[in-house]
Amino acid sequence: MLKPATTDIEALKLLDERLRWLSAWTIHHANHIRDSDDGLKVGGHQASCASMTAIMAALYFHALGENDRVAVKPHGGPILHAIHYLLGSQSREALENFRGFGGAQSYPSRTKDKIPVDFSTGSVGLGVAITLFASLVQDYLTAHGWLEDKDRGRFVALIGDAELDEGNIYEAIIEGAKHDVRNLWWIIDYNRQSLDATSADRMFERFDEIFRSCGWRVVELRYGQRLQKALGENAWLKSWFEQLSNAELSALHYQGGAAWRKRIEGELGKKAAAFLEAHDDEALAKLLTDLGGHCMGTLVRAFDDADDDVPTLFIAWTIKGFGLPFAGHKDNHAGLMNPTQLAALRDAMGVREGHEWEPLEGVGDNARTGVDALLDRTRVAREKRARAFGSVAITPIPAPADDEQSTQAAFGRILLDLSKAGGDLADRIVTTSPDVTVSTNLGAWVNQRGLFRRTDMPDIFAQSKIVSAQKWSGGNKGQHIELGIAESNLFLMLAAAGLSGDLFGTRLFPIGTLYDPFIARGLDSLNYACYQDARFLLVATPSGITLGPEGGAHQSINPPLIALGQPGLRHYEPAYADELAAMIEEAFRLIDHPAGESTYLRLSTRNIRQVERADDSWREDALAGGYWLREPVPGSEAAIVAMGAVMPEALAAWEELRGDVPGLGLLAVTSPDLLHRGWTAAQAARWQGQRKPSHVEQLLSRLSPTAGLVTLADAAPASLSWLGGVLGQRVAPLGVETFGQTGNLADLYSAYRLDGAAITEAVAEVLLQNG
Ligand SMILES: Cc1ncc(C[n+]2csc(CCOP(=O)(O)OP(=O)(O)O)c2C)c(N)n1
Ligand SMILES: [Mg+2]
Repeated sequence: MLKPATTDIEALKLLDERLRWLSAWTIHHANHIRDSDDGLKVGGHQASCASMTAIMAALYFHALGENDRVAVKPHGGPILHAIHYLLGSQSREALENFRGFGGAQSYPSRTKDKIPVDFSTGSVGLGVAITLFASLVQDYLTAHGWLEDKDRGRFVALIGDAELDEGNIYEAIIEGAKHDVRNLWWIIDYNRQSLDATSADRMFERFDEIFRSCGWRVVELRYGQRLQKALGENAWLKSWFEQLSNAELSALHYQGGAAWRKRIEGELGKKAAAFLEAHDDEALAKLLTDLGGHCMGTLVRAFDDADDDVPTLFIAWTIKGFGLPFAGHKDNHAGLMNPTQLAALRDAMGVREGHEWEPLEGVGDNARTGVDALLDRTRVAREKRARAFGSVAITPIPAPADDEQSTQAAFGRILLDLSKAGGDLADRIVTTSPDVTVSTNLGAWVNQRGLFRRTDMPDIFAQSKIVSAQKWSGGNKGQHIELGIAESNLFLMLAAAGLSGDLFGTRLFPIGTLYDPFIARGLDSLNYACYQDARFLLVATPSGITLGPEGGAHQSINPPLIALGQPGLRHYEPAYADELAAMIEEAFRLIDHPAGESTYLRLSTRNIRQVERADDSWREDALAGGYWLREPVPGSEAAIVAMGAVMPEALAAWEELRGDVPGLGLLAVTSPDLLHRGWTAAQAARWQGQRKPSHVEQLLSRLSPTAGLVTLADAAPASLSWLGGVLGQRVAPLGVETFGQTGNLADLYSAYRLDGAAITEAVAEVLLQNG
């Protein structure tokens, strides 16, 4: 293999220094130099950056190929900005405005940063794991003929060592082992410090074992070349050095050469005399801080050697705050250099005062050519890639015709029909589920389209002629990615597949299914997917106490409230199959539209009689969040407002009460989320002189201003009770506020007040209050 020339190593070292300086300076500028009018601390993580500049220099200016994608640990964000600054793809203005409005973001952000960011990071652990799912998506696209070999790359995660405490990492590598993932480099900045202090010693070798048992190669970069040599020549020093705890090591790194000397003298006495004699304090400190993650030669060699596709974990030993005055100090996580310390660093790095922003300040004339050559050669994308939208024709989705059906069954039917009809859209759908494929009604789709596996997986039961409704064979043309039960993985899978247009230029239509209550298990990953504007369809079913005999552990209550507060995710909750078909069609459109978003469908297993429709006039309103299923008489004093699976109770109550309550209306809410957004957007627009009322205002203004609304949902009542705030109408909210339990529907609806009697009482209550 071609080894890089020595001059490259020297140039890389200079770039490492530039990154250390520019990241420290960017943070310093934001905290100490930029005007602050609100008195808020700006913050930033100089120590976390200094820890990883050598790793990132070696990676970006040497090892990365043009198709490689990187998730940078959140607190290393300023280094990524510095890299793009050196490459000419980040502006000084954005750096001067680091952590300011419109400036470079604190943590790398795909959507908000102007430089190309492959994966957003921030919530530790998630940026690591998404690279694994992105690699799986790459294999999926290749297998399906959408990605040529020359466009394939490697997925790199730059990881803080404390991130290894996040369980989602292990869930991901277990899933990855099942799918034989490859082309992954996970590089740990092993500075043995977290946010609060130094990290525990004992887990270290265990991490190693865990990764190896999941099929990873583990490469430990403990020592730099000089220290390696010194320890090789002095076995006594090596054994002494290696028994130091994380805390002891960090403290010594902080205290410096004299402290090392005293400690070694005290503990090793005569044995160490000659060695100590040969090193003054400065040389001693320099030698003993020569850890693998700071040694360019070690890093370059390790990256060059890992030239196959085996998933590889690099454990690069580093010192948090390397080269800064608080290096190794346990409290340095959010530490900021004061102006005097910064000035000392500036002088030490050969940066002239007033020239701090000059990209190659401090690099001597002789070295410039080498550095420039490396910058020119760097194959990292320098421009933000255009997002790939609008490439797929969304065909109409017909609704299944049965007189009685559940939304969950209708979902399965719609996918089956799509699969049989074929076409571009159907071919681009990729489904995924954490071990609830069959019980969420994806089974028929999987029978048609098969499981995705890079190598063929026969259906042993079918081959053995054992009768089963479910085919379970896999191959590289399969369109269902079966996951183990780990909901966080589901959302990371959806995030990666939902970014396939951005990462690979080919849009997929990812559909993930899970039980509604278990959204909560993967919530941060779901938020993470939305934060990056990944596009997918999430189908959560079954939901609510309508699940009956399954009991309280499976009956979801609050997901509509979660959805109400979740940007980037549109909640739809259909009652009928034709609404569902319209919503799925809309969800596909939103996946492939630049201004779109992801969709969350909350479905149910309850079989309900479908309504007769005179025409399609309900459709547009249903997609906007709600429609009058039974029109009120204008100025009516009351309406029932219901959502989803409890619609039969609402309809029955409406039938029963319409004689006594003239003009009573029945509003079917299909998306509290959309209604609420429309309402607040209309208010904001009014301030700008636009007068158009929102959809919910239009719907509710059909009633009297003093009308009473009885809201009904198999969910937390707050999902709908806010509707009273729109026009100031009175509300009697019905819904589920305590944990569910087993029972039949009649018993449960009665106990939780979702039945006709409860609706009648509530209508009486709001009418009485009016009188
Ligand atoms: C899910 C989550 N929990 C907590 C935090 C707050 N936090 C930010 S960094 C950090 C620890 C950083 O340690 P490490 O990963 O070792 O990074 P280093 O700065 O040492 O490189 C914590 C707890 C977070 N960002 N995300
Ligand atoms: Mg750390």
